[in-house]
Amino acid sequence: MRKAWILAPAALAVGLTLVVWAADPDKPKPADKAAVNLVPNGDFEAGDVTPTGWQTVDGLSSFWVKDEDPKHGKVIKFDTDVYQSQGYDWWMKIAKGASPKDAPKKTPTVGEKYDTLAGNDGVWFWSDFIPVEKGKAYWLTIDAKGPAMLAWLFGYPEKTSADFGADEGAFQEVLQAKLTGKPKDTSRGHEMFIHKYVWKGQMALGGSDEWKTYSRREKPFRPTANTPSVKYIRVMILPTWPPGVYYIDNVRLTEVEDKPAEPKAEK
Ligand SMILES: [Ca+2]
Repeated sequence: MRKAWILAPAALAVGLTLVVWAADPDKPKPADKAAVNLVPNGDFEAGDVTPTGWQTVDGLSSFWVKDEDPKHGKVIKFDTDVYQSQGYDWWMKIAKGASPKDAPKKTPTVGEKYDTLAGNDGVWFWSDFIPVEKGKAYWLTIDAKGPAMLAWLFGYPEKTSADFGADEGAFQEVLQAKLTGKPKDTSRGHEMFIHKYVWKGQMALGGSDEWKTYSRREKPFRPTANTPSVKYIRVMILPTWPPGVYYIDNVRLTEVEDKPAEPKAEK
């Protein structure tokens, strides 16, 4: 286990310097294979135009593709080298029901690329709500290929909207302004977007041109250790900087059979 500093423009933009528990690639123990994966369709094999159990891909910055390695079957591919403005224009349409099949052709990017999704929002990709149990600890394991990125777990007391970008504040503010025709209200007293999660945890993954499996084995997630109201979690994958192509597959969340949870073990 090692700690890594991740300095992404997206993180800097919100004043965050992230110290993350970097997941060293490691081989899951044989027992893990038998453990029940709580993430529905974590291997991305099921679906029609987009994998079930997850937000829709957009066909511009996120794609549901067949991997060249037959062992992986279908995987998610991200491209963060897309202009933020083009991403947002298309995401507005996706949020209103457009099909990823009708995605616009990517506008080639030039220059320093701070105006791409890589330099701003990143390409967030959310799972649906997954029930978790009070007092339990969980391992998150994800296969990745491409530059380093982050995975997040967000904990919720109840199921809320799983619509496209539902808990993405920056996107929602622009979307609501577009839907209502009113500019974003920044006057005093205006209620800013309030996300619905009460707990979050993160894991770094990726950083190799080849598929590797990442987990936070020595530090399992304990969503209810300090936030006992959490009943559901959502997985969110977040490739950001550098602008480029990232892949994920086999997102697994499994219950850890271990000693009782230590309080304050989770941030
Ligand atoms: Ca797969």
